[in-house]
Amino acid sequence: MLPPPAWPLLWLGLVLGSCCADLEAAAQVNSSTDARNVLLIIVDDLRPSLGCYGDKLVKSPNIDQLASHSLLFQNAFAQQAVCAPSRVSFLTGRRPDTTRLYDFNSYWRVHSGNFSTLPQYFKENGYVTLSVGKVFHPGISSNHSDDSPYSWSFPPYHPSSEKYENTKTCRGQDGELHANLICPVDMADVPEGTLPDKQSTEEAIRLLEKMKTSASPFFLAVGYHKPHIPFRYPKEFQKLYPLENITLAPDPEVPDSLPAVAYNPWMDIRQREDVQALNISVPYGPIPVDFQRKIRQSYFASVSYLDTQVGRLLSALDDLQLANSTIIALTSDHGWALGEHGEWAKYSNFDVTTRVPLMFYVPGRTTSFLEAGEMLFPYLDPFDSASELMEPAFMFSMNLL
Ligand SMILES: [Ca+2]
Repeated sequence: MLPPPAWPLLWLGLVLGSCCADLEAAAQVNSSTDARNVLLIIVDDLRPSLGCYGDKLVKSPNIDQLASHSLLFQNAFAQQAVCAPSRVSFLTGRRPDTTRLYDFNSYWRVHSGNFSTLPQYFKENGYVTLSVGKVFHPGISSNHSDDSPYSWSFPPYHPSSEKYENTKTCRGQDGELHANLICPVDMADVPEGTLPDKQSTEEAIRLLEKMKTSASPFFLAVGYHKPHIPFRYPKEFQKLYPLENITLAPDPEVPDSLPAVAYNPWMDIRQREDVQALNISVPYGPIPVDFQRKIRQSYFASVSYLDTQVGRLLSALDDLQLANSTIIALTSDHGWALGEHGEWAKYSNFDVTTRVPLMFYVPGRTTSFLEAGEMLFPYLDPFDSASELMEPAFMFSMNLL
């Protein structure tokens, strides 16, 4: 059967569940250690501005490398371009119409139905399930507990430096600290000397090391925060994107006939000190052209920073000799408009905010098994000009079911 034209993220559970269903059957015949592990990487607000999706500007060599060994979906869409409803939707395999969550303000088990989650399914089938960073949206929409204990075998991990994300940690030209939208930082200058995604990678690697010798298979979900606003990232990543190379969105104007209901006035970026200082009119703006370039530059720099975290995580998987026994899925909860239609936000229903990257690496299926000592995911440095776009090996060419 031909695939449908668009692959909603609800497919995530179907693919992961079905891959592992055969494996569970195999595990019953053999031993539980034959069941494959699952590493689910969820990135916050990442649209497919990646080399593997044909973006010529963005440097994402590690995600491209993963894509080159994966089944890569070109038309995957979130159910809604808002964190909590999208995550609850794909983690329960149900549409927002069923979970009754379109915002951040209710917990599905209380408000709509006691629906199982994807990690819960693995947990109830003999897996150790682990959560690092932002997997469920925090707060009431996951019962202030990331849906523990239903979904997770151990209390979820959250990086300690996350609490500084919205505080005044961005060094301005005046030498003072501000709560800016655009926030390249000197790692030596930030509180605790680290950033949340770096801490999440370190914790995820620590868990992989621990699980390597476990008798049970694992389901490890790692939720990265960037490129969600504020664009707070190590400043060297800005150098990957000289401003003179940054173009504006191809369609930067608010369409004349756009119904008001289809437009979101990007209030969450207007609250940042650097954006406030621009005195932009509400609701349509526009943002000054030079600042538009700076937003796009810092979104792309945040993506490259995120890519290095994915690279370190996958490289550790190789080092621990887990790449032959671990399925990897990478996706995002929704995209973000980088000036298209005059928008600088998620929240709308334009493709730039609903389309997401989605890829599945299944050892022995999307690639052959590795020989001893062979590396599938050696870390690739985005600053190294030799890191080139790798063509995905499998595009709609495999039936994983
Ligand atoms: Ca999000």
